[in-house]
This record gives sequence, structure tokens and C-alpha cells, in this order.
Amino acid sequence: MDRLLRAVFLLLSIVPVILAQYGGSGGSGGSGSSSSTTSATSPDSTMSGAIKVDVGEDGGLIYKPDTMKASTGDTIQFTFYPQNHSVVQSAFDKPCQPQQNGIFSGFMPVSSGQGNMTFTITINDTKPIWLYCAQTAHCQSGMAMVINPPSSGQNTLNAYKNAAKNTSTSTAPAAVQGGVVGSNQTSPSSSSTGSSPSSSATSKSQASNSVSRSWVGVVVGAIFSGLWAAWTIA
Ligand SMILES: *[C@@H]1O[C@H](CO)[C@@H](O)[C@H](O)[C@H]1NC(C)=O
Ligand SMILES: *[C@@H]1O[C@H](CO)[C@@H](O)[C@H](O)[C@H]1NC(C)=O
Ligand SMILES: *[C@@H]1O[C@H](CO)[C@@H](O)[C@H](O)[C@H]1NC(C)=O
Ligand SMILES: *[C@@H]1O[C@H](CO)[C@@H](O)[C@H](O)[C@H]1NC(C)=O
Ligand SMILES: *[C@@H]1O[C@H](CO)[C@@H](O)[C@H](O)[C@H]1NC(C)=O
Ligand SMILES: [Cu+2]
Repeated sequence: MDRLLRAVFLLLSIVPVILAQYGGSGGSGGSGSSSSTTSATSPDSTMSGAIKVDVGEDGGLIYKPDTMKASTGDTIQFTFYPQNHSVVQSAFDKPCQPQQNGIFSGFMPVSSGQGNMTFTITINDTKPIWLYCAQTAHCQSGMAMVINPPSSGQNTLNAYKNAAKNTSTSTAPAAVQGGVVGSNQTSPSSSSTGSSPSSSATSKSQASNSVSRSWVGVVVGAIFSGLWAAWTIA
């Protein structure tokens, strides 16, 4: 009878430790599923099809490219460089003046390198879109571009730039319109920056979970070991 009880207590002192180890491996199985949530986020793949325009790259008062064809449904994504440029739509014969309800990116101050904000427009038809930068003196210096220029006639980008030289000031709409401002850093990686802290949080909580499970195992094991020792001595 004595021996049987001793054996039972010995077993009970070991079982919680084994359970705790199973708890630990359960935790790592959980972190496997959290890594699959991390890889499941890539919603911005459509943006990779956008036509890219660099605004003010290498300190120039230029859009690169400054002439392009685009089809209905295409998106055009502007990326900004120093100092503080913008994209504004005008009529061909009113250079440096905003067209009513036309495109305006807002001013995009950048201190160095490629700015982290983007402006993206969607092409709704293939009519010409004349664009200029509303920063002081930039339009007058030829900072302009055209999407879907007329295939013939006198409405050329050079004619627009020449007319722009004759203007004295540039103006811009009061608010961003005609497109979407995004963050280069947050739009493609918002998924990864958004999910990586949460997934590390989950793995942390899983880790603390398995740590507390092993503590339960150790404490329960110690109690039964103590009881078994007391029984043996008595
Ligand atoms: C950028 O330019 C606009 C228009 O000139 C101005 O209002 C704004 O303060 C400038 N931003 C910075 C950070 O220089
Ligand atoms: C974008 O750049 C500005 C400085 O140019 C910085 O203050 C800001 O934190 C950046 N934003 C992101 C989302 O990286
Ligand atoms: C610019 O102004 C000058 C003088 O007013 C004029 O002769 C010239 O035709 C103008 N150029 C354009 C492209 O409007
Ligand atoms: C295209 O149409 C949408 C919806 O009306 C509008 O929000 C957008 O500004 C238009 N794009 C351009 C380049 O005008
Ligand atoms: C975002 O900016 C980084 C550098 O800041 C650049 O390498 C990357 O190509 C940019 N991504 C897009 C989508 O413009
Ligand atoms: Cu500019």
C-alpha cells in the first residue's frame, strides 16, 4: 500500500513537467500559424502596375518622364524629390493656373532623396492632361508635363512651356483633389509594418503563455515531489 502510494506520487510529480513541455510545443505550433498571417498580406500589388513619374529628381525642375501616353484605367504615380514640388492640372492655354476641379497633389516638401509620399491619379479618358508645378517660379522655369498630348497641331509641351514663361505667378487649388496621396513607406509595407508588430506581440504572448505553463508544471511537480519526499521520510 505504501509503495503503491509512493509510486503514484512519483508519477504525479513527473506528469506536470511532461505537460509543461507539451504546452511549450503547442506554443511553437501557434507561432507557425502567426507567421502564415504575416505572409498573407500583400494587398498593394495593383500599385506596381502604375506608371511612375519622378518629380524634381536630381534637383531639376522637371517631371521624368514629361510626356506619356496613358490608357483609360491606367494609374500614374508621382514620387517627389527635394525641395517642395507639386502637381497641378491646367488648361493648355492657361499655363500655371489651376483648372477648375483639376488635379492637385498638394505641396510635397522633401529634405533629401526620394520622398516618402506619393500622389496617384487614375486616367478616366485619353484627353490631354497638362500639369505644372505651382511652387514659386517653377512653372515659369518650364516645370510642366503632359499626359496624352495631341498627336498633331500646335498644342505641344514646348508651346505650353513657352507660354508659361510669360506668366508672372503660379497658383494652386486650396486642397488636394483629383488623386490620392499615399505614403510610399506605408502603402506597400503598411501590411508588413502593420502585421509584424502584432505577430511579434502574438509570439511574445505565446512565449509568456508557455513560460507560465512550465511554471505551473514546476510548481505542481515540486509540491508532489515534496509530498513524496515527506511520505518516504515518514
Ligand atoms: C512648400 O511650398 C508651399 C507653397 O509655396 C508652402 O506653402 C509650404 O510652406 C512649403 N512647405 C515647406 C515645408 O517648405
Ligand atoms: C516621411 O519623411 C518625413 C521627413 O522627410 C518624416 O518625418 C516622416 O516620419 C516620414 N514618414 C514615414 C511614414 O516614413
Ligand atoms: C510672350 O510674351 C511676349 C511679349 O508679351 C509675346 O511676344 C510672346 O508671343 C509671348 N509668348 C507666348 C508663347 O505666349
Ligand atoms: C477620374 O474619375 C474619378 C471619379 O470621378 C475622379 O475622382 C478622378 O479625379 C478622375 N481622374 C482624373 C485624372 O481626373
Ligand atoms: C519607396 O522609397 C524607397 C526609398 O525611399 C524606394 O527604394 C522604393 O522604390 C519606393 N517605392 C515605391 C513604390 O515608390
Ligand atoms: Cu516644382
